[in-house]
Amino acid sequence: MTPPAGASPQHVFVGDVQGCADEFEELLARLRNRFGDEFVLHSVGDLVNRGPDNLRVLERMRELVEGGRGHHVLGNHELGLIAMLLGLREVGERDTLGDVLESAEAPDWLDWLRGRSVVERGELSGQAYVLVHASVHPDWSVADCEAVGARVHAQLAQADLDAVRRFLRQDPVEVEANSERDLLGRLVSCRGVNGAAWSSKKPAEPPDEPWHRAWRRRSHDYGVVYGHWATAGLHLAPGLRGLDTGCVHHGRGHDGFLTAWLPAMEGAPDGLAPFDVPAPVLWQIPARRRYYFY
Ligand SMILES: [Mn+2]
Repeated sequence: MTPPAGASPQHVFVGDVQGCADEFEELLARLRNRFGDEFVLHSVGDLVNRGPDNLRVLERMRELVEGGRGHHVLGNHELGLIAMLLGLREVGERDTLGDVLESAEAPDWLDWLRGRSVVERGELSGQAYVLVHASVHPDWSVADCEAVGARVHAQLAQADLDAVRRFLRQDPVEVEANSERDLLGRLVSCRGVNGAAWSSKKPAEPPDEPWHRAWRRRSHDYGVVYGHWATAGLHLAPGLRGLDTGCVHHGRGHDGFLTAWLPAMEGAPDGLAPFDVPAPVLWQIPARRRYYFY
């Protein structure tokens, strides 16, 4: 069914795809079937790695972005791919990025990826939100998130590739807090916080805690849509939409899905706002097979 002309397009937020192109294309086919071209897809990042078909996923996403119907923020795995394309990092035994690295278009993919944002700000039914791969600082306002994203983006997107190499080569553990390299780590890798400190590790016990628990205590007026934390699974809480349900991790102790959130575009019929709970419309595409065995 195609909605009548003039209606708002359906915004769709998809969790970590990680090279699971079959499931991603199944989602896109279902969306086309339901909405025609009247949808806008937002990816939380980690489109690539661990799964089998990275290039095909990137191509689908890029078509949407170039058609004005796609938004994609960088995840840690895109950053890893950028580092490999820049010759800064070896391909690890669990990396499956050969299809991109060996492509004749690899330099073009490097430029495209460097041009993506790390934070995107948007609005749903009048409520501001940010799209980010892993986390935002619990104290940040929506304007802070946007400003930090712009600072980090400027480092990644600069024309001088040696300057980009110098930026990425900095040790994220050693760098000064709130430097662009530290902020990049928080945006694409963080899971736990302890006051102002952050870590990519799952928080052990208090005062270590999930970043979003500290964020929620501030009663922010904006929403956060994120991914990155497959072992925590789907996370729906007021203001929060954590969408990584580990499609690529299917069979490693749980059933994997690709999850998409389709918020009500004109306010839900029961008066709920987009980031209230319960409310979400979720589409889940089951993983077709087990992808890796570590
Ligand atoms: Mn990630």
